[in-house]
Amino acid sequence: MSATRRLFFALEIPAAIQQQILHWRAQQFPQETGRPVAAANLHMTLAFLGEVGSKKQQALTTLAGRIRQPGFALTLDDAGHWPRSRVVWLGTRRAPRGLLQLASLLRAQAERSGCPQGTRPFHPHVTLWRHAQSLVKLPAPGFSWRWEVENFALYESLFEQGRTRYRALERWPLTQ
Ligand code: 3AM
Repeated sequence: MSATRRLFFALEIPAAIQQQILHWRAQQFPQETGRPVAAANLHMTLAFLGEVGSKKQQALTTLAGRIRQPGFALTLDDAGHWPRSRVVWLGTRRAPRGLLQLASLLRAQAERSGCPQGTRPFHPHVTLWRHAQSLVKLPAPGFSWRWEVENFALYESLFEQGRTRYRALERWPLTQ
């Protein structure tokens, strides 16, 4: 059997915003909130693909490369806690149409290529903490990070020396 990789499509967060989020998180949450996600690992998942062999990866990247849609502005101005998955996240109060369209297309392509997408609706979020405590006091509203999303990426999830690391393998521009 050939080797597989753990893959997902996601939006990158600009490095400067990753740093600002890290700074804000340290001010807003106590350390015991959970396991903090490293700055470089902050991302917004669009479609989780799971363990994928090279043939399926090729099929998925060919389809991704055919996507034609313009970029969009994304604002992170919401936060939440999912106690069941023990995740604390940043999100957006108003998901741009382009974001929903892109995720929907990638998820449909993934499903058709043999990567089941489950039944839960897409909830755009950036995971801030994993293994969160059962009670988390969320920051007061008023925070906001906004940027122009100009591309999306295929990421590989690696587990090295006891740590998870995400690596962008390929990027596609959002242009019509
Ligand atoms: O950090 P977020 O929530 O964006 O939770 C995993 C992470 O998402 C998610 O894929 C992203 C990269 O690892 N993930 C992991 N296993 C998953 C699964 N079986 C999954 N999403 C859906 N189904």
